[in-house]
Amino acid sequence: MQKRKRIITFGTFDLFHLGHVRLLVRAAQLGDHLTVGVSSDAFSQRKKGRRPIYNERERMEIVASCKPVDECFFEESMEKKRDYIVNYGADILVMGDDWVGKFDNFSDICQVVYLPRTTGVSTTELLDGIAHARQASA
Ligand code: C2G
Repeated sequence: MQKRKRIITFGTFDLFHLGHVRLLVRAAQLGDHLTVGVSSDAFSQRKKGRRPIYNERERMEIVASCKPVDECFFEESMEKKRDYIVNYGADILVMGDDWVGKFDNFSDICQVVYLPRTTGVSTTELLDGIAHARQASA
């Protein structure tokens, strides 16, 4: 019998949008089991220099409810990434191509795949759009 292929991916998934959905759907299609590391609030703050709009419990609940996702955990730091990959038994690490090259150092323990980002949508653009809409209606 062929071994089940386990996929792992990581992200903040704040103001969950189509870019996130499409990343998760395509990641899941590469194997049989998808694990998602959702950035903790403290890690997000360090990574992006601001607190996410949705807190970590809300972001985790949203990601965990997605059909392609089998299990989730909180990602607490970049430094723990190697341990996460090993502990969750991942065969493939998947990230969007904004991270291209950044995780090649894990190719000694798993396959590393960068998928093209969905164009025209991002949490930052959503935040800008909301700010503009509020200004326009003020
Ligand atoms: N993504 C995408 N298309 C978009 C926006 C995001 O494919 N339009 C992908 C990103 O490339 C990433 C995933 O969706 O693979 C999650 O994106 P973010 O929430 O922005 O995650 P990020 O803060 O980049 O966290 O350890 C690495 C990090 O935790 C990644």
